[in-house]
Amino acid sequence: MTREQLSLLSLDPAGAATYALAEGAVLLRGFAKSKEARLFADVERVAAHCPFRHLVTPGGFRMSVAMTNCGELGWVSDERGYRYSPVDPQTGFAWPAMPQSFFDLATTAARSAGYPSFVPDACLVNRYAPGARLTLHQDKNERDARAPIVSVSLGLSAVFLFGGAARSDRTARVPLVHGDVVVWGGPSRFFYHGVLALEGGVHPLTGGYRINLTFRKAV
Ligand code: MD3
Ligand code: FE
Repeated sequence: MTREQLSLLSLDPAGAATYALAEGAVLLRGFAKSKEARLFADVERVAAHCPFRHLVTPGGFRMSVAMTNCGELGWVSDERGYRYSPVDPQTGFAWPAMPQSFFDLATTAARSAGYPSFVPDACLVNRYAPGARLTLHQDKNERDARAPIVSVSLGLSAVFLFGGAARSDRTARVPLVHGDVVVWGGPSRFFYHGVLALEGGVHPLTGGYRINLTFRKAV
């Protein structure tokens, strides 16, 4: 990745680097690494209650990324549209509570990026198998535009694509690797973004997958 895309904000004595990816977007490289075992065990616990599934877009396309949720609200999509729901439409039950490990990581990351009062009420869990991708989109189903989104990457690396406020803005490519946490606030909160098709591989923690957690304040 080029120097123009990543500008170093700070480097702590342990070597943890913080970069500005865009206006208001802070990459905390490796921030989640020391918590990986607990986080992944909790992903599996969430998925045991509400299994990963391929949602259908309002346009009728099956998403290549498999998803589940935890927290008070979960993001869902079907032919009727996108929305946050307090129940899993597949099971009719409430989503599992947000694991403490998730909540602690998201709030600690948000605090270090300048959002001390971030309290997520929804966590979307995305699972990428080789070939899975996310086309360029904006996240705008959340009510509070001041709250950031915190994203956590585990397992296989992916190339993240981010543009600007308009779909036609030029996009930059940034590899997101195991343990990376990004806090998307300020203007970047509504920037177009996506993920290129995942390459194959094997990760010691997640096997053939990339897992991404996105923490949101939905209401
Ligand atoms: C920038 N997820 O779930 S994480 C999503 O890797 C989503 O699974 C991707 O985009 C993934 O909506 C990207 C990084 C991310 C998440 C939310 C954002 C970047 C964002 C919201 C606004 C701007
Ligand atoms: Fe998104």
